[in-house]
Amino acid sequence: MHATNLPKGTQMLIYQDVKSQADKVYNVSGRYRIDALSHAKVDLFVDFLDSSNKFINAKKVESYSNNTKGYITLTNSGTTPPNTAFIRLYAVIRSTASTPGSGVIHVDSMSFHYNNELNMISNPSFEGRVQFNGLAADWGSHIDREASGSLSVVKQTTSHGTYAQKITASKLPKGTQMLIYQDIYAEGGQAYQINGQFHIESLQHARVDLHVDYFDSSNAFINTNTFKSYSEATKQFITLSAQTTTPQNTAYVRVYAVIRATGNKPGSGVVYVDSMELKKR
Ligand SMILES: [Ca+2]
Repeated sequence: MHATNLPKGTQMLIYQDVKSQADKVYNVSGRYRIDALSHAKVDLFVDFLDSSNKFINAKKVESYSNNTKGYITLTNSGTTPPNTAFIRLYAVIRSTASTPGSGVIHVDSMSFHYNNELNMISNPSFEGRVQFNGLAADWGSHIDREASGSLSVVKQTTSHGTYAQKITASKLPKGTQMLIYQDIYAEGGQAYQINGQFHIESLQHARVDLHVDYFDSSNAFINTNTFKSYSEATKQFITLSAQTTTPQNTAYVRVYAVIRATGNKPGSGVVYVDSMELKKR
């Protein structure tokens, strides 16, 4: 969506109407890549409609006012009002000043579902579609240049649902790593709980990290991080957890599952990841 001239108080949007029940706790999320935003902000927005398509009320789910480097997940939860029959889910570019606003956003993976607990990660259980490189939708990946490995979404080894993400690091020279990650909008000064399910089939001269980094609104890395490590193969899925409180200037967090070389000999490992969670504490 490319908005070039949004006079004061105007907006450009896309939307979809989704059948919904009344009085239900819901989670809504979307993935946004935001470029060239000027005098404008981006909203993830929900309207509630009754069975005669009459407007009940509106809820701004989440806003973001900065350019991003890649996609970030915006998410929040609420309860549908009485008489709700449909929700209208929007991605909006909205002018914020008397100077006309503009911006370019890419929107992906808009979702609305019922869930009593808000997990802020999109496609957390790796059940969605698979990207060309074997990585589950809504996730990014990185492998250091000297290293080699592969990604696939597999059915045989899962802790929740039908699929899990398999990460195979076949050669990790000293100091290198292979990882998957997702960027998620987060508040500054907020306590979060991070959990992930990991089944480590094999591991040599390497360790597995559940890792969190913090970034500010200009996409700069804030020099602090939190992680939990595991250095042995496991017989089944185990839970790795970390608690963190975000620095005050946090705009988003990056949650990683990492295989990292730890010795002088090249490292390797095969790890299945499932049910990643980021929650407020
Ligand atoms: Ca799963």
